[in-house]
Amino acid sequence: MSNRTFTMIKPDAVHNGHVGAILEKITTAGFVIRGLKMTQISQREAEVFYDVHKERPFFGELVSFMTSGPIVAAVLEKDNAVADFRALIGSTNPEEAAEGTIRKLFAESVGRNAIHGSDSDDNAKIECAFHFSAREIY
Ligand code: D4T
Repeated sequence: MSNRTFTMIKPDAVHNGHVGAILEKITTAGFVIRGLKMTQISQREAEVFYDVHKERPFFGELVSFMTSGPIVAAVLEKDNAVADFRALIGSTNPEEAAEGTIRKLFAESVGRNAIHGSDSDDNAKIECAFHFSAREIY
């Protein structure tokens, strides 16, 4: 069990003005922000980040959505960070997400679902390193 996870507030939630409210939910749930940046990812970066989905029918739409505007990336710390954060954000499809979860509150659809959370400790490490250099994590 690792105590770090990686998140991205996705372009829909940034565009809709939900960054402050989402960060508030995250810190209220006990996560400490160790790294934070607003950035826009390139097509190549999105393709690499979502490489696991490259054969899926929604891959093109996913890459075009993730590069459509700025995102807010963060490194978060808490005991049991990966599992607890997945619980906080809720199911991939906001219609199936539990009440009070970030996706239930802020996501528009399964494709425009407001936020990403790492799905394993290994991926959390890879994703933190993908977006942050060592000196950007405090
Ligand atoms: P991420 O990786 O963004 O945190 O999402 P999840 O871990 O909850 O879900 P995922 O990997 O299965 O999907 C990655 C990404 O693809 C979009 N998506 C997913 C989509 O546009 N249509 C779909 O049918 C699915 C399943 C949403 C998240």
